[in-house]
Amino acid sequence: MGGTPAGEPHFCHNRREYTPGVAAVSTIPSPSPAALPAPLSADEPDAGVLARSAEQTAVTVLTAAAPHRLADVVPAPREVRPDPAADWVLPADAVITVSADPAATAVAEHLAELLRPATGYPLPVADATTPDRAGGIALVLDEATDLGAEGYRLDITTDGVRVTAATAAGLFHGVQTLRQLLPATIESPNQVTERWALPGGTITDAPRFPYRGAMLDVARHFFAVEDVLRVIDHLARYKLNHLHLHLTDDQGWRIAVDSWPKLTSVGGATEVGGGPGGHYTKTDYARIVSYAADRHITVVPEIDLPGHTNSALVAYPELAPDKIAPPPYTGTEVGFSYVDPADERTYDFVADVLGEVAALTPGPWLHIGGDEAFKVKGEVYTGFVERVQRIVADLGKTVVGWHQLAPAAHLDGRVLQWWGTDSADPTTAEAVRQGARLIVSPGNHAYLDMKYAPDTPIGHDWAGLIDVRKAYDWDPGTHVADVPAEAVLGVEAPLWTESVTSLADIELLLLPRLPAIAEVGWSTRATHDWADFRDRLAGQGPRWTTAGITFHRAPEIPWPTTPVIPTQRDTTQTDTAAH
Ligand code: TNX
Repeated sequence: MGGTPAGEPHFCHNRREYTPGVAAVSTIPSPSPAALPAPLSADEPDAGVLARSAEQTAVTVLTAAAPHRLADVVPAPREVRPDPAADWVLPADAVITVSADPAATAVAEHLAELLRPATGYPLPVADATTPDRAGGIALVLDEATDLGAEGYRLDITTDGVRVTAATAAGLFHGVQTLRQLLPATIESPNQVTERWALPGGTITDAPRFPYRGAMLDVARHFFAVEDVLRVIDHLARYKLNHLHLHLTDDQGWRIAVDSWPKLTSVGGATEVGGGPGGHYTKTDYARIVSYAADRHITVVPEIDLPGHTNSALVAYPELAPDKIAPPPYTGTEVGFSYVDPADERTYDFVADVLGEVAALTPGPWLHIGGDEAFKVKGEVYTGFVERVQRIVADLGKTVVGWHQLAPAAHLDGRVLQWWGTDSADPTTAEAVRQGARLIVSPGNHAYLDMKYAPDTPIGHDWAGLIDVRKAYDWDPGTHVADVPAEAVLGVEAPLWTESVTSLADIELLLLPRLPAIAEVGWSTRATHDWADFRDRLAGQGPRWTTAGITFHRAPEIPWPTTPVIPTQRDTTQTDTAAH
């Protein structure tokens, strides 16, 4: 069944059209037939389920009895085949069975931890050679499937749920989808009496691009490890798989380097506005890396060179062109500082720093910045970058840098990060022709430090205002002139923090735009549809609220106003009256 009486409304953009108890068919997206082979339909409640529902209602009055539609997922899955006859309700005695594999078992434990607080169910995890969904949830690792490195298949039937994938990463993404298909109350940290209904059918899903990321600038303002872990949680929900940490800038150096200890003791003690700054010890950084890895997210550390280095120069004046320590910098200008490209000591510094950061970083990437080094020009700049690219390669890592790196000679595998706003740059296109791959972060679509609207209390507007639609309506595959989709590694949403001072600020700018960028990176073009996205995104609001996550209530999104945590109230009420 897809609709029940007293159902939580599907989040249609024209709320007046909502009819309680009837699936909001009119608001269902119209992706291409290939993307959604089986037509979605309004369906009749199953009598047995209704009876059980009524029984539960007698005990506790609930807000949500209808399962979400199978397509109510962000980012949009590749293929959705609803089976209204196959809805399933998670029982209190459900077991999570999983293929006997440590990484898969870790995903099963993660799922159990997501579901236990709100359900109050024990949800034991059991390894099995052949995981069985009967009455529970089975996570099946099957290398023979053609689901790719991150794809998954989710089957919801009257027998239970099965997630199949060739990798633990695929299982993890499938689990995130499963999570979104449960009632929003699943996000509650406290036990909720709820009917944990899931919509029947099959989702087959895989990402469009292999690299989907967000960047957090921890240099302009420093953020505690806990804040970073929370950002990682947000990434994981939306199937982003890279966290780029902008670890160094003029205003602060945030990562411990044993061979150059003053980088943090001196260079880390400042931030924009004059606050105390801070830095990550190697143990802190390892904690971030491992928390991310547990969520199939790779950390990309950035040491910004040769510019954006005032904090390093304060700590070690020998790196400065005039060998004089500049004053600490707590403003927000860019482009004034640089390490001396003519001094060999600078390359010792670079090799030591990158060597220690590489040793701490299991992922393949090392980001060397390269942006806004306005005072290091022409061949001096390209010569510096070429040496640093080589240092990165010798460390066994793949070099990533902002697209200003483009004029430097190509090095196998190198990746440029596009942050332009004009969608065309012949130098970048030429670098791509020579083999560079591109991470696309257009300043005017993906920069999460841009304001939503003129009255957004924090953020910039140099790249324009970015409302949710602007964050959503662009195509990384065609965005940069003369860069073919095959050269696009993926997308990234950078969050610069000149004006961002707290986790609440981070979340205000991240949500709800992060899911928009996530969808642009994950979902096939065939599913790209603003009206559909807007309605699916609206459904995320109650989840964030229930989880205690603050977000910007962007006016173009039809956020539901239904109370999220079930309270004693009349189930015949709907939230339509509020609109
Ligand atoms: C440009 S984007 C920068 C950063 C600023 C940001 C503010 C890039 C590579 N450099 O240094 O923080 O604008 O939006």
